[in-house]
Amino acid sequence: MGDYPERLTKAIADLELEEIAPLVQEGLDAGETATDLLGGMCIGMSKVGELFEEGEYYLADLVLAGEVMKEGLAVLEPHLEAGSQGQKGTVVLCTVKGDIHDIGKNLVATMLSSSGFKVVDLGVDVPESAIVEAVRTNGATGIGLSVLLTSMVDSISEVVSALNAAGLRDGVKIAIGGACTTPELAEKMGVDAIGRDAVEAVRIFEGFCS
Ligand code: B1M
Repeated sequence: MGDYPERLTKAIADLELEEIAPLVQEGLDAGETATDLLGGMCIGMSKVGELFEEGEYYLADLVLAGEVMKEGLAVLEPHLEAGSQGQKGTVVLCTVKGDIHDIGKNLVATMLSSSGFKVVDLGVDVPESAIVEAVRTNGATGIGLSVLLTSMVDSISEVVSALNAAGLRDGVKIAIGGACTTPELAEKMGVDAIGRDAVEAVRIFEGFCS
């Protein structure tokens, strides 16, 4: 094995679109675990975020970083999907209203379905009314909300309020995750848990829904 997670961190941070997929494949062939490679890639995305904050990278670079990450994940994801396919319950998943980041949310979807959950993925920028409707029609017992923008955190409490108004709040557990979420935010917004990564999201819903 080599230093593939570190090399992937650098490839993402340097926006190496052509090199990322072959490098992920090389890492897998060398015996690195998919989880370790993913960890390296996520650190790379955080570095991209820092460079953006420092004014070194522009919006176009964020867009490209998203493309680079997706190229790498296309190679990695089949290796993350190794779990059992039992039916553990239904989770409605989306990125909240006003937020279009989807890479982390898609990873959570992959990990949940490969762990045996039925995932109803509503996509990005999803209004609370669509979430309520999806919970009702699918009989979901879990909701996962991805939130990366501090300016959009109120979308979380709007989901909670809409579920309360529809009389559905007591029947579902809500977990949030994404760059701007904290345990304090979870408490303030009236949700049940926060997941720092996709693996933790699975653990949370296993605790809630199984
Ligand atoms: Co944007 N962006 N972005 N961006 N972007 C961030 C989030 C930011 C932190 C960058 C920065 O300034 N440091 C910053 C937000 C600051 C803040 O509010 N605190 C930011 C900004 C400001 C913006 C715009 C406003 C920029 C602008 O237009 N001026 C704009 C907003 C657009 C909008 O949404 N309305 C914008 C746009 C974009 C792109 C579209 C260009 C692109 C996204 C492409 C895409 O998603 N298809 C993008 C990117 C790439 C990023 C960064 C660099 C990387 C995000 C990412 O994909 N990470 C990001 C920096 C950062 O996050 N530190 C940034 C990799 C991914 C695997 O991690 O999503 O965290 P993550 O998911 C993890 C965990 O968090 C967890 O599990 C996942 C897997 O381990 N998790 C969950 C996530 N969701 C979960 C749900 C759960 C549980 C766990 O439910 C139970």
